[in-house]
Amino acid sequence: PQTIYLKDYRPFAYIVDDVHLTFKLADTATRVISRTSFRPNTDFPGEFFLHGQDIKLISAKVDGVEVSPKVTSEGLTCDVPDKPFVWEAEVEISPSTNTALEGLYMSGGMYCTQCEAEGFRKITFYPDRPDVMSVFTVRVEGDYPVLLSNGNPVASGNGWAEWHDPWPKPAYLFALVAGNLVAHPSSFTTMSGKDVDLNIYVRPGSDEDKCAFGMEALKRSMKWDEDVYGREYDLDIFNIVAVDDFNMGAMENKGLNVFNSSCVLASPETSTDANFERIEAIIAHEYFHNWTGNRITCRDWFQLCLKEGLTVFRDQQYTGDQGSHAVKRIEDAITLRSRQFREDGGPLAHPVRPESFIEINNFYTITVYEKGAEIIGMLKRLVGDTEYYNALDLYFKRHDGDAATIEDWLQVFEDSTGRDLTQFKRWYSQAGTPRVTVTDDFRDGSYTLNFAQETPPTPGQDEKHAQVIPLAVGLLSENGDEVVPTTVLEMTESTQSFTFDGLATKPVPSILRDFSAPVILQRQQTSAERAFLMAHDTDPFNKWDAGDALAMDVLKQIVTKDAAPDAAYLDGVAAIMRDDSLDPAFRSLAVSQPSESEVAQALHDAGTTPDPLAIYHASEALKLAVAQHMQDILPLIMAQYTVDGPYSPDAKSAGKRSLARAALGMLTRLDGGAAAAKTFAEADNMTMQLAGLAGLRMIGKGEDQSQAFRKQWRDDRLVMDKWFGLTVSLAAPENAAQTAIMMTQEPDFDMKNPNRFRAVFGALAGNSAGFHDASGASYTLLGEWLAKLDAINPQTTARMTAAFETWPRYDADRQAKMRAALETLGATSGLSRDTGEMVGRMLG
Ligand code: B3K
Ligand code: ZN
Repeated sequence: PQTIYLKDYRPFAYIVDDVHLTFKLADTATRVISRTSFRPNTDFPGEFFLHGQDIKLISAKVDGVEVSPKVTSEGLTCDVPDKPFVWEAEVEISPSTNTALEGLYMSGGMYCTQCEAEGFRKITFYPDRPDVMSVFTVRVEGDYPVLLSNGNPVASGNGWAEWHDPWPKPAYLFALVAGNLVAHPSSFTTMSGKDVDLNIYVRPGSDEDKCAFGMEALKRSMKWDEDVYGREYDLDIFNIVAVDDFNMGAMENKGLNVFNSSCVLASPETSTDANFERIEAIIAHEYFHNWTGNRITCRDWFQLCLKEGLTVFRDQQYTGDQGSHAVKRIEDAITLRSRQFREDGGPLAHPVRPESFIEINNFYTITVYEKGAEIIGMLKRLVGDTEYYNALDLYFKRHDGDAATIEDWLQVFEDSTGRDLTQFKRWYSQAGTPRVTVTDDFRDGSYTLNFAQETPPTPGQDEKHAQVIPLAVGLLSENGDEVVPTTVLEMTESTQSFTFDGLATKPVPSILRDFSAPVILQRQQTSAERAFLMAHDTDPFNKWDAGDALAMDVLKQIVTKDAAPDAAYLDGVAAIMRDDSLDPAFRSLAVSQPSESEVAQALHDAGTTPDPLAIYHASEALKLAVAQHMQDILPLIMAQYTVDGPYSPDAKSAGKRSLARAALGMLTRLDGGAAAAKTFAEADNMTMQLAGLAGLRMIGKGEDQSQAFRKQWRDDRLVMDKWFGLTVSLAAPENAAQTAIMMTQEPDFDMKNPNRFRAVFGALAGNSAGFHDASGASYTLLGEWLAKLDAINPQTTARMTAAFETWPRYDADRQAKMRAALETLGATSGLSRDTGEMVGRMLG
């Protein structure tokens, strides 16, 4: 397979003025008729090449005259005149056999599309690249009550509908949906007074009652983008469709967002608090793409972070505004540190803007998305809020309608703030997580912080250069008063010192407040110092982080020295648990522990080979010790934070439930499951029902409840995904593989449905001790199922291979077994380009 390089970018040799598409829908033989106006791009003359894959060309014409293009497996070339001309083609495709879920496919009886990144070429011959933008007019013919495409509806009749999208767009934003669907309608009046029709489309039946929350979230997002970024919606209609079979969360097609059902449908009985929060964030994210992604798109796929990093940053801001910024920042940091740092430290590490790829779908990663968002956050911190929003105004003004680059983005900031961002740009090109080491010094009232930064080598990048690191720092006095409020130190050198004068006594530093940069902070700190910050830091992120670091120390001590849990930690968490003045959501995060995978990473970073089973036992031991240490208050907290009255998913109620659930988890380790069984039996919402069930499963009980749950929810596929997932993720380590096998034998296991496949095998990979069971059974099992899935759905398969990316962390035996599973997968005949690339990168 061919590797594509950023340095080879060249504009397309033709410009597309408009495109007309007609779809005659039929399950195995849909006809797509296209009429496209091209004119030569005189600045960049070249071959007339149209992408096309797995499509049958029926006929083609240039200016009305039949032609015979040269067709290959990637597309076609054709002789065309050296002046504007009209290209016409009729092709045939088979949506019902399209199990890759890319292009036009069928899900639960409806037609839908997924074109990003390069799926449009499976629909018709076209320059399927994001820098070719055009105005689309679409006619859909099919015997369905609902026929949708992008833009505004033009006309419709029995069995047909026409749509026109006035905004030029790249093909990856094209969408079509057809089916027997029902709308949950509403409307929104924009800031300039235009009325927009809003719809969430679902299949008739129980889903109809699960649209209300998503609709309100959409309206909140539309309003927020007006209030905070001054961005107004630009069509008469905005449609969302829920689809059961979907490779990812959702897709921002212009005016017609397509969602994985799990990311839009919600009800108190069937969705957890975490589901509600995620649904709201994804609806916001896709909506925000209308400006950051659609109105301004990417020149080429290497610039993916231009739209994704910025849009994630915007959805994070939005979620913070809906609830608590501190809590959201902690949640985002947990995600970044547990998953992005892991990617950045392993064989799949790549820059936020990669420089080459074989299959672009493999680069929709946590690095591009979440580290991409961190870069925006650092930029905002460095230039300040006012300058940030000024720069964004200029970005929208200057680049509206463009297919832009990271250079364009940074230029906007340079022009509007006068800053030189040459060094800052390294965040986009350099992979790996910088380590920042700190020492300090106090003399004659002057306090100095000495920093050193170093980024370890990553694949293809042996040498690293110093990056610009915003370090938000505050200083506390011994009694916990803040003597120097948060100040952003701008580190640009490999080693750099900053001095604070006029201090009476040596202060306690609080460094990297609000997680001001995606780096690993390394410093010598006693448990007493950590406990002090846990108790006194005025920065909520660092207050949480001090506890997290302390818990990590304790876990490492238990694993490596079989030490007893440190009293400073136990007293510290108990104090937070008891402190009613703190936000319950914050408290529940503060009493949680680093994940087993994070502990493994930390041990590996410190030069110790992690033993997953020992980490599992240490983690269980610490949870038990914490529970015992505060056993007197657990029932009280559960009672105090039980939310009465009808369920509401708002951040405040969810925060209370989250603290009650944390207390329940602890209590379950002490009472043999009595409280969990009671919670399960009495719950009137999924959050608490699942918390009860999870508690029981965690201590190896709850078989009856599990069966009752299954029976109660057997007709609800989204709840059943939770059941599949929970069963595997809470299986005892030695039973994990066997449990996953049993799940695949359940009658409602369907490997073609990505949600169901992920529920089982994502959970297996996430059951750290179970996945890394010394027998290697889970490695083999996952490898075998991925080989089977690859023939059906390469994209989902390739994504899930990342479960193996941690192989270099482990002992020789596990390494050999993980590599063997990858090698067997890699040797599968007919392996997709997607999976082949991932396996190749992991094996090095
Ligand atoms: N842009 C899509 C992701 C497309 C993934 C293609 N493999 C959803 C999003 O980021 O909003
Ligand atoms: Zn996105």
